[in-house]
Amino acid sequence: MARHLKIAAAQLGPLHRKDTRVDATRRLVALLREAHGMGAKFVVFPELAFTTFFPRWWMEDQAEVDRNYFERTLPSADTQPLFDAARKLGIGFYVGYAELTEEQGRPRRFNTAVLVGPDGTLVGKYRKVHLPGHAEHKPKAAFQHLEKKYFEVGDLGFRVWRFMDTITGMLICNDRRWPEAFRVLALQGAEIVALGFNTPTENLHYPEPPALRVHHHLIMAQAMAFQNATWLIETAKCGHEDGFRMFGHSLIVAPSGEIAVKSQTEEDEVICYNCDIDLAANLKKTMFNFAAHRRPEHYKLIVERVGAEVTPANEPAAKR
Ligand code: ING
Repeated sequence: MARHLKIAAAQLGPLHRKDTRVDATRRLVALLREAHGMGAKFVVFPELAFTTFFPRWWMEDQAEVDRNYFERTLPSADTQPLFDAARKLGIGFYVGYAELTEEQGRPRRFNTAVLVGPDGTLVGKYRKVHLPGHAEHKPKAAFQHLEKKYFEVGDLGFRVWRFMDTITGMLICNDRRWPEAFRVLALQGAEIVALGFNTPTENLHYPEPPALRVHHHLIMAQAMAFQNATWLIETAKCGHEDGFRMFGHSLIVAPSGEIAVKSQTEEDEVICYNCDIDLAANLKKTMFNFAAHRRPEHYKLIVERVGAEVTPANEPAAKR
């Protein structure tokens, strides 16, 4: 009997600035209960699931930002009910939050996600590596995207954990636009990748048809799951937060690259699928047998070069 794990994406509708962590936690617990009712054993919540997507705002009072949007401990009194409910129901979960901690004698701030086992123990932590947007104020822009201002680049790398009889890895939002991130997880044997996201419907830099942004989201998810032969659960926080729209389209993608189930709304919504974890075994032995087919000796530029540089083979200075 192939290994199965019933997994749910617990999508969260808008959290406004006026919403508190207690409001958010109450809704997350309701989603957890609904997922439990569907038989889910592993629930993936969104990125920054306890507050509004605050990087859309330019704020200069760091103490106020820390108080309103960062977690000094997880769980805290406000978020404890989520951890209690999950342990009582025997459900493992992924949840994203803004982490404030003291390391090397100074405050550190990360866009973080944790993996919590069905017994309530902290299994793993991931700090977002690919921070999109900008660090300086763009007063003329319709909204800000200040992840480079509020967070440091994650320093824990891309890791996987033995989790509920599977090998599970974590990513966050913009990571899904960088194939290297998934490949590093797959090279460590990832069978499941959990990813929470908050993706604005509007493009900050130039007019872009909103449908195109969703198209990108859908093709990336299917390609990454297939090319790395992993199950991929992507969970949105979405809807209009203080008027600023983010799209939903939470989804569970099979290692075949097929979307198994997708959300229909931009509100609190649970989708669930009974994932055959061994479905990928054949793919990993044949088409995506990394050991048999990959040729890292030709991939050096991927690690050595950051930005693109034009270096044609038919020009004297060309560097291979
Ligand atoms: N959000 C967006 C994302 O990567 C973005 C930011 C959207 C960057 C579209 C570039 C293009 O989905 C987060 N939180 O990363």
